[in-house]
Amino acid sequence: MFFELIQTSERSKARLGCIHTAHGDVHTPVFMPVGTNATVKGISVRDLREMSAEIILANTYHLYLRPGTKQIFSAGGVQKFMGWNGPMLTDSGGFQVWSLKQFRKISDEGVHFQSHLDGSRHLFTPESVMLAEREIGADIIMAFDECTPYPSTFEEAETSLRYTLNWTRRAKKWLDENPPILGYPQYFFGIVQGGMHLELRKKSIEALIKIAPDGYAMGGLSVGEPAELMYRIADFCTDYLPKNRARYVMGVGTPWNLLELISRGVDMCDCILPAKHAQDGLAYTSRGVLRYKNECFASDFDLPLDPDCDCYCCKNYSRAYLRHLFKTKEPLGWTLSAIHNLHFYLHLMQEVRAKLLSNDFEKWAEEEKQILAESCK
Ligand code: PRF
Ligand code: ZN
Repeated sequence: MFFELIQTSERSKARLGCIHTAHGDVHTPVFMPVGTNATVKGISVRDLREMSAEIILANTYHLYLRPGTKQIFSAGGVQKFMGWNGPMLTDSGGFQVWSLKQFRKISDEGVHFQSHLDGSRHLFTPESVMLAEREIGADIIMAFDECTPYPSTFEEAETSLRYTLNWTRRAKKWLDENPPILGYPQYFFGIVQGGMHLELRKKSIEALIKIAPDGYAMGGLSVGEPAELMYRIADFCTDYLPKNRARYVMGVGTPWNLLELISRGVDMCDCILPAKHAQDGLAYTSRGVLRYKNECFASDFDLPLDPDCDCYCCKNYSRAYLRHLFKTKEPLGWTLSAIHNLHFYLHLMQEVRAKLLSNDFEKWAEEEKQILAESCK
C-alpha cells in the first residue's frame, strides 16, 4: 500500500500517516523542501539528511529545460542524479508555465510556451509531461493542471477546471499505457482546482475520484486570496476527498498556515518561503519571526537565531554574524539561514506528529500559532 492512514484525531481532522515509496518512507503530516532544479538552493544533501528531510520536490518545467529529462533518465532518475536517493515528488510544470503569463497559450491540446531562459518555443501536453515525469523518475508525479487565477468568476473557473480535468484523464490514460521506465513505481496525484467556488471544487473532486489517482492535491490556493478563504476551501475539499488517500496542498505556506491546514486534514505541503525568507534576512523561530538583518542584532554575539534550535546554523553561529553575512551578501549567509528555516519547518512537523500521536495536537497548535506569527527579538 502506498499511503497508510495511521490515525485521525478525535478533536480535529488532523491525521497521522505514512507514504511508502521505493526510495523510503515519508511520515505525514510532512513538509517538502523545494528543490526546483534538482537542488534545494544553497543546501547540500548532507544538510538535508541532517535536518531529517524525508522528501524533496523538484519541477518538471525547469528540469525539462535544463538539463533535459532524457539526461536525468540517463543518470538513473533524479534521486541518483542529485545524490539524494530518498523520496522525491515532481510538480508537473502546470503552475510554472501558468506563471509565465504573456509567454503562454492554452488550448485543449495543452500549453504552448516560451522558455524563460532563451525564448525558445515548446508545447506541454498531458502526455508529454507524463513522459517527462517518467524520465525524471520521481516517486510521486503530479497531474498537468491549470492553476485558476484569483479572483475568477464562476465561468472562468469552470473553463479552467475543464482543461484540468480533461488533461488529468489523458495523463492517467497515458500512464496506464506507459508503465514506469526506471524500475520502481511512480504514484500519480490528481490536482483539485475550481478556484474559490465550492461547487466547482466539489465537481472537481467527484471527477477526480472517477479517474482514481493514487493521491490528491489541492491546487489554486495561496494565489492572492485571504488566508481564511484558503482554509475554508481546504476544509471543504478534505470533507469530500477519500480518507485513505494522501492530501497535498501545493505551495503553502507559513508555519501557522501549515498548522491550520493540518487541523483541516491536509497531509502534505511544500513552499519556497523558508528558503526565500532566508534570503530576505528573516528567520522563523520557536519564539516568533526574527528579522535578524535589523540593526539591533549587530552586537548580538551570544545568541543564535533561535536559542531553542539545534540546527547546524544555531549550534555554530551568532545573530551578529548572520546579520553581517546578510549585509555583505555572502552566500554562506543564505545557506546558513536557509538551513535554519528549513530545519525549523521540518522540526515543527516532527512536533506535530508527536503531538498527534499523544493526542494533544489541537491545544498545542492553538498556542503555537499565536507565538510563531508574532515578531520577536
Ligand atoms: N498547480 C500546480 N503546482 C502548484 C500550484 C497549482 O495550482 C500551486 C498553487 N499554490 C503551487 N504549485 N501544478
Ligand atoms: Zn536553527
